[in-house]
Amino acid sequence: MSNECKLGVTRRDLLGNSIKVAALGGLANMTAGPAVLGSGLLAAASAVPSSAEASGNANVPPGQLDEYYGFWSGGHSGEVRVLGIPSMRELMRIPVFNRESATGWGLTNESLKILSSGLTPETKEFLKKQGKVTFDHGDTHHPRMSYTDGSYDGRYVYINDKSNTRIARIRVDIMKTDSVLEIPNAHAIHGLRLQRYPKTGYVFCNSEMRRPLQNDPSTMRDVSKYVGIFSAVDGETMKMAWQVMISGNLDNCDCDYKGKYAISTCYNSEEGFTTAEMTAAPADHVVIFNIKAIEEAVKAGKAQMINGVPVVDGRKDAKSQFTRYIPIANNPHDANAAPDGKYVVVSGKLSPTVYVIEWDKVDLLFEGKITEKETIVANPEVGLGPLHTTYDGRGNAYTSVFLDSQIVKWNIADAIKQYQGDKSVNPIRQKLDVHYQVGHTNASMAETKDADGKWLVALCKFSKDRFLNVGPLKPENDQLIDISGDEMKLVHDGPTFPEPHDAIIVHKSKVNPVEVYNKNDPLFADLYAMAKKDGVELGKDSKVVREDKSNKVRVYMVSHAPTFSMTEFNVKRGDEVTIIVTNVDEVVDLTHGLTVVGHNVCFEVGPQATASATFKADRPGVWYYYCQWFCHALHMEMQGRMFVE
Ligand code: CUK
Ligand code: CUA
Ligand code: CA
Repeated sequence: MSNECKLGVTRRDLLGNSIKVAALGGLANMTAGPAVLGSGLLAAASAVPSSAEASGNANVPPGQLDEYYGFWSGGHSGEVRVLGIPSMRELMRIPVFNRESATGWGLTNESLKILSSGLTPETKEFLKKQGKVTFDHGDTHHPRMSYTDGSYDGRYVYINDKSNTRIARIRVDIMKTDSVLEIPNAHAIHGLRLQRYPKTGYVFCNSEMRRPLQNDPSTMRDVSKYVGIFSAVDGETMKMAWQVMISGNLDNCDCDYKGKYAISTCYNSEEGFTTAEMTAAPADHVVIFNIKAIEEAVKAGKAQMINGVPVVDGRKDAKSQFTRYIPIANNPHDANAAPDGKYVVVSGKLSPTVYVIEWDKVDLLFEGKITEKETIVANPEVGLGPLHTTYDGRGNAYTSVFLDSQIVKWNIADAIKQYQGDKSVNPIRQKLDVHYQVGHTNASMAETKDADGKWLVALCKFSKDRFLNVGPLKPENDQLIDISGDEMKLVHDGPTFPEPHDAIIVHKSKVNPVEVYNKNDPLFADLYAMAKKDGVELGKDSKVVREDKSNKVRVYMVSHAPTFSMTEFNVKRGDEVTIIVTNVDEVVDLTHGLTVVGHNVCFEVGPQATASATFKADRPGVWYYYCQWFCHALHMEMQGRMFVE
């Protein structure tokens, strides 16, 4: 692909002149390919797009907006990141399970409440003994946006924490985490997907590890007591709905577009504990969950209550209507429902093939009319180490192939024909090298009915030589691929901090965050209630309130660029001090912060927001506090003194 444009348009002509730029929309298709994007200058000089919406052009000039949001897992950084697609610019980081210094996530009272309230009593007790109210880290893998009838509805993004067996919910309107839930009876939540129909609805999540439900020294070595657990959480209330005991373990999951079935992959049907044991059998399986049958059993009181959760037995021996086990060769990894609503593809991992299962055949399976194997309608060979599959909405699937370091495009209908015995068709359309060892791949809107086949990301596990050397720890490499044409084209390399496993690409029309907080947001309700008790009007009054002769002191102040309403206050050594700051600025983008020098206090206060942090005053003397957000020409002057007597 040439990056020379023959129209004689100079970079100067194009930049800074939006009318002309818009008129040059026809140039959009001239640019593509890595050479163009290797240099911003070249890209601009050769062909500037009318906008990023012109397909095949990943160059989004300064001041122009992306067409898509990307919601990226931050892996063991514990966070979620928001990217603009196709520019791959990182727009925001949303702290979830981690501690975050910029925003004070995990330091403020409000965030600590969110991080701690959904933990089980047993975990709370354990953490208390460590001097903590919650965990300090998380391991996120699968961010997913809530659905209404198979389309993104822009309400929430949910994500798992493998390391501490939790899930979290992010409010898309403010791009903040608003709820965290530890999943009882489970051990390491890995796969997470959302009910698509009629809406979310359930958050489906997999316990990857197996353990006894009653986990103590009397049972811990008795492997006959170990179980795998599949969970459904009510995504509205963030409370447990039900669980299913299963045979084997669970890796990834997905569900259909009709609200009937969920599906989970299992790589350890052997129920082993070593790599050798877990790969011993020639085949593992996927488990299909019959949602209606499970709901009816729970409703009829037929479930066992275990740690407050109704649990049904879907293990193989139970021969229930809750589950079916479909054999899949050797350690499959993901199951990905196709946007046509008809198929779900299971990637083989240790088998070089993927399995296409037809949802309608699953109906017949539960009715006893066909065998497990007959639900499989295709099994194309894609390459070594297939992990994840995504779609373009035009009948093609794209499978990430780890060992071959490729994205493999194949046609579903042709794969079915081939499986039916037609040797003349080859479902493979193209194999594109990626760099290197790709894990997840996802295409724009691919997990919805609105799959639009424009962009695809390949989240590569190794970047090796693709970037300047930054020492032994290398970034991952998230690659953007243009899939709008017949051929896939690699257009961008994006280094990322460890470790995005998965990402979704959501059209901007589905995402509508607010610009300024609503001060009546439930996020601040506790603070308003506390202030009322203290006779303080938040956002108006500045006051130091001492609770009845106790050592509990609350310091209420207002931030209004470029001042705090209180430039000094007094507390006594030994006081438990809570500082509450209300930002009364209404201007878009006018965030303040509060940092108290030497006290581990630092937090964000967005426009119209209120936030608080609590600490023990135990360092006599004068301690300054300041606003850490450059909010005004006199931002440096936005400070005050705390006197500890
Ligand atoms: S998993 Cu990481 S590459 Cu957690 Cu979805 Cu496949
Ligand atoms: Cu407020 Cu800086
Ligand atoms: Ca296995």
